Amino acid sequence: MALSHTLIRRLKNPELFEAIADPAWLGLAAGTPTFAVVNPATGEHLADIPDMGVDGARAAIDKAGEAQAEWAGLTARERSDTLWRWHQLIVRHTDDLAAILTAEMGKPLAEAKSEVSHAAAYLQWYAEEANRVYGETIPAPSRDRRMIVIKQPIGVVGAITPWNFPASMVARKISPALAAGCTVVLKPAEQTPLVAGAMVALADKAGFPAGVVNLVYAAEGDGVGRELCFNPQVRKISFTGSTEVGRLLMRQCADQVKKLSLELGGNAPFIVFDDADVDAAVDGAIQAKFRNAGQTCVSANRLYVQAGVHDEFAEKFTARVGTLAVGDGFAPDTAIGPLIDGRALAKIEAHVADAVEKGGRIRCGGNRIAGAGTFFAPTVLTGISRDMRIAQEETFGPLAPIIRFTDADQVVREANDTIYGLAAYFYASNLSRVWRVAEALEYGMVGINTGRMSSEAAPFGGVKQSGMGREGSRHGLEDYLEMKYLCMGGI
Ligand code: TXE
Repeated sequence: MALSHTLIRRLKNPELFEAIADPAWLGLAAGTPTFAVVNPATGEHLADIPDMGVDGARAAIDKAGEAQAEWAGLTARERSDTLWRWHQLIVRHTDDLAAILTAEMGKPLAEAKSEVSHAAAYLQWYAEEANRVYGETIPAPSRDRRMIVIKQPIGVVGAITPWNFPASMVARKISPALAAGCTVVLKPAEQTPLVAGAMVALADKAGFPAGVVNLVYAAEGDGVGRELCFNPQVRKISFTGSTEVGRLLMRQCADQVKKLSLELGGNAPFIVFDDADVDAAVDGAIQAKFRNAGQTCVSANRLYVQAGVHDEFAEKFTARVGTLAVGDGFAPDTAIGPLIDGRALAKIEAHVADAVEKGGRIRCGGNRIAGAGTFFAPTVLTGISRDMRIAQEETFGPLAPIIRFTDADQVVREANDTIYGLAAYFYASNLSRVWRVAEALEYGMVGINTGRMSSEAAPFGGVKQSGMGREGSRHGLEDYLEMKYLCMGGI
């Protein structure tokens, strides 16, 4: 089945993308079972996508395995040039990719465009980085020996991506793998397969050899996930998603000691100290909390505000939250789109109900918005205590709990008291406090006087149960390379 007419009408170059739901484009027989993709803002049916399932995954892995030696055997420059062509196509077709993204995921169109640009930035970064896979020469302990380290691609990579950043996660996983000389089997989230399909259509146009980039659409992650873990041709899995599925993948990969990169859930603290610039902290908190309707793994989940600035912050922040327009991502003034699905809506409702029952106070929002879409009003809660679910779990929605604190050392201990360790933020001006707090926070990434820190140039990833490995920067490339030590004697 083709894409819906309303989606096609939004595209400037529909001819490039209208085949992405077509079984023939994927080499499948007509009549392959399908699953539906819907717009969460309207409930509109966007496409029926072939469910390629375990057989599709197996076929894709075989193709990737066959293409691996050829791709790894190209020069770094040749791989880099192909990545660069893909980058340019994504830049050229940003508007169409963003429209597809907003239609299937709901985020405001401006945010979707910025996400596609971020995706393109990863391709650019790794097109450049492909040329800088250096080895090492080690001074040998005896004169008749030479010792060197070379870097080689790991091999076939399975990439499993989530729905919250369905374009940039594809680029963030695939581009370093391809730059390293790995081939890829990509399984996008079932809620958002279309923008991934559109990006792969552009990869085909960029001229990757057959079998280098393989797409597997699936109605659920379990079967394909098992195949990627248990098929010995796959040498590494890169996953972004829930901690629960991350743990499962680790267990499944244990038998083959398969390499894994995991970017899992978070429970980010956002701390505002008495010496902070309160207006800047309000700006940062709005960004860190409400971008993508709070559906980001680095979303500020717990707002700790010191007593001296608590009331001023709570008042200014609540006033700003009240101005955030909720609606369809295609409406020009929308700041908060829908949640991804009814399950996400129910989780937020449960967090609010639990907090209110335990004494929390709703300062604004607090309710779902009636209608066809999965909308939740941006919400601020005060009077939060540690026994509430919102203080312990990742909400993944537009809900900001403000927690008053007095003791600066105690707040850092509390901020660290979680199984997660992805992102943390704090606002302060005293320099010695800035250093001490930055070093004491047990997180992979710390934003200091800023609510936004993702960049293709920086290592993104977490500690503790937020995962392992880093994406972005030169470190992201290392995760797709094996190190081989060569020792030559008798010289
Ligand atoms: O995640 P899942 P869900 C967190 C966030 C959210 C919660 C649940 O807290 O509320 O997870 O979201 C694939 N083997 N994050 O249910 O199920 C699935 O098809 C292999 C944080 O959407 O982990 C999709 O492609 N794969 C996060 C991907 O995993 C499996 C982003 C993510 O889905 C699988 C998303 C299996 N058994 C959710 N089961 C972040 N770190 O940004 C599912 N999948």
